[in-house]
Amino acid sequence: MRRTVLILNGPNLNLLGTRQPEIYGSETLSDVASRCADLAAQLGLEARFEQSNHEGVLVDLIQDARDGADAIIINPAAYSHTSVAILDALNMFDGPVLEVHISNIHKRETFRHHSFVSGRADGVIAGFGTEGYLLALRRAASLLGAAE
Ligand code: DHK
Repeated sequence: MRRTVLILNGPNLNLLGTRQPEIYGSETLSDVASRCADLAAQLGLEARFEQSNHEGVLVDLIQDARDGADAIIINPAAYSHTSVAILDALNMFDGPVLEVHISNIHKRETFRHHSFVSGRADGVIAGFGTEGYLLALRRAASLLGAAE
């Protein structure tokens, strides 16, 4: 059976492509979703791609993933720096968790340097642009032992 990877995106990432392209690039979130779907298929994985601007919705999706997904890739966006609720939800998930930031948060304002999610993540990718999602998918495949 195909393993499922939930790819979760936090607030303001729905505006990817038009939002500060000098920082986040010109690709839209649906471009990223379709690149992830293509790579997931090559890797023998099923990718489920979600975005919400609401912390509680992200918590619900993470809770649901306990039964519905084998790994989580998450770009918590601004909630990286504020959300104990998302960290707590991820701590109840047993599979691999990979954290992605499109920009290099360590090169930006000090308040972006700390991520609560990194306290749970098995790996963190920052500053690789939207390619970070694809790198995280490859890592999820190897952690899940899926066929390349
Ligand atoms: C996205 C955001 O929306 C910011 O709030 C984070 C992250 C960085 C990113 O680089 O993908 O600080």
